[in-house]
Amino acid sequence: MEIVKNARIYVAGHRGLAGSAIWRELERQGFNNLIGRTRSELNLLDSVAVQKFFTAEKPEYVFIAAAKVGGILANATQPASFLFENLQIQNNLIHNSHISAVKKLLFLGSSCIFPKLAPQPLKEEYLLTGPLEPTNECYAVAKIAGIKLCQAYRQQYGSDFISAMPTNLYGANDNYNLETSHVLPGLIRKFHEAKLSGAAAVTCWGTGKPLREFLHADDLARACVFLMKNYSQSDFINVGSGQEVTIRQLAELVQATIGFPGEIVWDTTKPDGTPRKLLDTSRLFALGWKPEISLENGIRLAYEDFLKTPAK
Ligand code: GFB
Repeated sequence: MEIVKNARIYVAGHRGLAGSAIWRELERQGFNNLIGRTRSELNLLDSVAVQKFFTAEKPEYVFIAAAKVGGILANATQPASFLFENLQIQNNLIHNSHISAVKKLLFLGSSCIFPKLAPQPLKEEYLLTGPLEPTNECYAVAKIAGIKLCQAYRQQYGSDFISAMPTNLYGANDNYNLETSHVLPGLIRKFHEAKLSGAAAVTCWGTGKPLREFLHADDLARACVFLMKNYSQSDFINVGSGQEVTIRQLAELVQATIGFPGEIVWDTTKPDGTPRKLLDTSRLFALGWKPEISLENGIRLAYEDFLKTPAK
């Protein structure tokens, strides 16, 4: 599908990790009619405000990168907020995209939608074949509802709504708050601050044994724009990198990048979460897309971004 350069493209969540990368990628490709609203300009929890926005702006293409997101601790301690806010945000955006006859919509989910103990790598068809990981069950249930909503609008109304499931993301505009962040930005901040203060050790959470796959947000953005142009099916599609490491290996990579000379200690009172989460990305690779940023290079880029980010 060819998308004209002056198409009205709305990126929901354009200031966040995924949304800002999608925005930059669209600009890089020459799209010149992008629409974005900050949280203070448009409250996505407010269905009347979202309806008015769609009526006024009439977007033709919609990327849903807006969501309440967080790392393992935020997910485990705020389940109601993760379930309620994500359902509300995606319901408002998907339903109003239908009402205002958006040409195409891409909904972003998460690899935590898969059963905790599903076979690895995770194929798309493993959805709803077993119990979810408890630390992020509410977030996962909301994301599964979003996939189903896109499929249901396609089935009932013929809407061209697709869904993509990214693996663990990192990159520019990440959240570096130690309580609510994902592991990679959390470790960047911890090792950086420990280096500056001359601390003897950095404390990481859990056992360090879980395996995680990491994808740079700029790679995700390329995949999202690629899918918007080239994919129009009901089945959601995984977006992974194949770059899988243990959390211990990740900590050592971040430590080496930042140059922290001290030790790493493990706080096993903190949860490990799911033991392994590696996506099978063969469906997307078969369409002709490949990631470009290695984990080592990506961590270096992310650290550069962190150094430019004002402390919060
Ligand atoms: O990235 P993360 O918070 O979430 O944690 P999940 C991944 C692993 O890193 C866990 C460990 O085993 C953590 O215990 N870890 C070690 C740390 N040190 C730290 C630290 O300083 N901060 C953090 N945050 N973790 C999330 C889900 O799961 O994955 C979300 O909660 C979402 O729903 C996201 O799906 C992609 O990878 O376990």
